[in-house]
Amino acid sequence: MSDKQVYDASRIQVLEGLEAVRKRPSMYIGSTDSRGLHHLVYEVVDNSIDEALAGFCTRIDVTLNQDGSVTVQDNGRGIPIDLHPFHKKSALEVVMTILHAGGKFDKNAYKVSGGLHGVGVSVVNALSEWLEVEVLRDGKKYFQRYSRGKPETDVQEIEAAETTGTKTTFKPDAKIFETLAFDYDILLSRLRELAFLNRGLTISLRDLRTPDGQAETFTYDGGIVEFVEYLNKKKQPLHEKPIYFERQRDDMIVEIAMQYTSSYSENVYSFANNINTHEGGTHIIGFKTALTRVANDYIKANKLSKEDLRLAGDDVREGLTAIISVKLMEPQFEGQTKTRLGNSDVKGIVDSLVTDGLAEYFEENPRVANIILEKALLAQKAREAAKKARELTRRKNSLEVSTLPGKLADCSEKDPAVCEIYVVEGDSAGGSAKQGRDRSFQAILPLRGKILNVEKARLAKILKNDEIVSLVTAIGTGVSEDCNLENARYHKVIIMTDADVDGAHIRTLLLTLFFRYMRPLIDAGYVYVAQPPLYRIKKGKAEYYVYSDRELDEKMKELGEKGLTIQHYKGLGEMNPEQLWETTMNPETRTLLQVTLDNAIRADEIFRVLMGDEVEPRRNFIETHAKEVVDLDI
Ligand code: 0RA
Repeated sequence: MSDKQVYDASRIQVLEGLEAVRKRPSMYIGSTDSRGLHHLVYEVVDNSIDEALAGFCTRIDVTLNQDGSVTVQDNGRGIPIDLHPFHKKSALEVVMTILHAGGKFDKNAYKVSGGLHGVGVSVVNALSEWLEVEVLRDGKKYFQRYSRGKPETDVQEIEAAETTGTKTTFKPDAKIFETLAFDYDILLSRLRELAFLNRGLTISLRDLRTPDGQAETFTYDGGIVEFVEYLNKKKQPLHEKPIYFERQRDDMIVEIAMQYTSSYSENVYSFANNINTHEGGTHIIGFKTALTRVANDYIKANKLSKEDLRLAGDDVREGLTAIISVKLMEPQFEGQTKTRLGNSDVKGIVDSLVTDGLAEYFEENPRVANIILEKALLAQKAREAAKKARELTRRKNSLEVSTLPGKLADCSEKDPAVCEIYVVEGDSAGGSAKQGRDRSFQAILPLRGKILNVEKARLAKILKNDEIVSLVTAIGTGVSEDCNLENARYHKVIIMTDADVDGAHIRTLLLTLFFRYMRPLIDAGYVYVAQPPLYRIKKGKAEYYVYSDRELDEKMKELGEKGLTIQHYKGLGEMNPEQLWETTMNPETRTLLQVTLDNAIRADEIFRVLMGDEVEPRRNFIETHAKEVVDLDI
């Protein structure tokens, strides 16, 4: 084969490469909804982070531009522009136009390569209406522009330059994405996280779409220690400074920061190469194993407990906030969402780091050690009590169906996959729902008033609350470590509350319960929020239901404002059974919002603000974010 043929063949491949990305974008970025859109930014930022991890970049600036494009600028070495020997064009063009070209010539230490990350900036290019890149390098500024992934020009030398770096600006393609609206808060929370995870790196976000141009800049010299302090900002720590360990072995860096608080929940987050490993993995296993062992050894050696009992892992992690961050050369990401770290050697390294580090810390800080372990022993007692309470609900449940809660109007169908349960605010709305439903597959559980705030109580107390016991028994999965998705009696759990502040509060209480104690329900996508209409418009004999104020305006314009009767629904109770069925319960006509959990840390923050002790931020939050909480795309 002559050189020319090789060249031609590779060109054809290039075209196919980016065409494939445009044909099946979800294969590369997961989805073309808001999540996929934000993923584009993360992809470009990741490349700059890699340059920072290699030690050559100290600052990354992200800008949301007025025209809907995004700019990511770094002060690294600049993407090489010299001729690529095989492709016979600028290395820059290769990186930008060839699928997976990134890994070819860059030997960065911790190239991210798992999950949806690391697909390469060429994917961003392919999915952008246009993309412009500027490289500062070797005293010059270079430039290239692309249209839907195809170069419009060769790489051009523009002018002299004194510094180095890479600046990429891209406009996501409206032909590909369902939405083009970047969410400042979503980006901010990920960029803040990246700044915590990469000690000393400065990351900024600026929004030029709004007149006031909000902006924030993060630099954390304390890294994940500051991350833990940030997460504990609204909690009461049991010791002053987070405990911190770090170890480097071969090409792997392990960092752990942990701090106990007086709360009852566990907030342990793990990362591998800056990716949140939601599904855990070997680093988390190593951490948990060592923590439980060190705690039990210390109790035994210091005779802190009279009885000869062993703490369970959950006991030792009650009230613990911790970040485990590992960076390694060839991460293996496994699991359904590719967020479980599989590298087997990581477990032992993390285990020995925690064993050595924590034993030493306890040795040097006996007073803190005592406080932490006293709390764990209390948690152990509470767990025993909760177990008894749980066994009661469970035994009732499995033995006789008649102990399903009396208030539950169950459905007749038995296959959980087609069954739905509406959890309804108030007895009167519950009554309408019972009359309006399709009883073959829809069950109704009315809740009286507010359920207990699970954020502020231990499990044993929570399981004494009648409303919660009814709910848990009806759903069938059990709670906490007993929560088993296979026992779910319905594959749709639909929260139906009034469209007011109280309704938002009850909805959040329920979501908090699911988030803290029945998480598999959320992860499986079984939890939904019903969307009752806000208004009914009548014109002559025709009736229309609208679900937002904006929709009301639009509809009124469309119908002409003369001779309309408008009914404002202040609560579900104002609808009769037929109306409730037609607007909110009939699968043919209703809209359900599925509750998804993109970001557990942001979710935790939101629930803490909503459910914590401070009343004022809570009230503000509910009022300004009531809609967002419904969406719960957090
Ligand atoms: C490979 C080699 C070199 C730089 C980069 C990659 C690089 C890539 C990106 C992507 C965004 N910002 C970036 N900054 C740098 C440099 C090799 C050298 O100069 O010797």
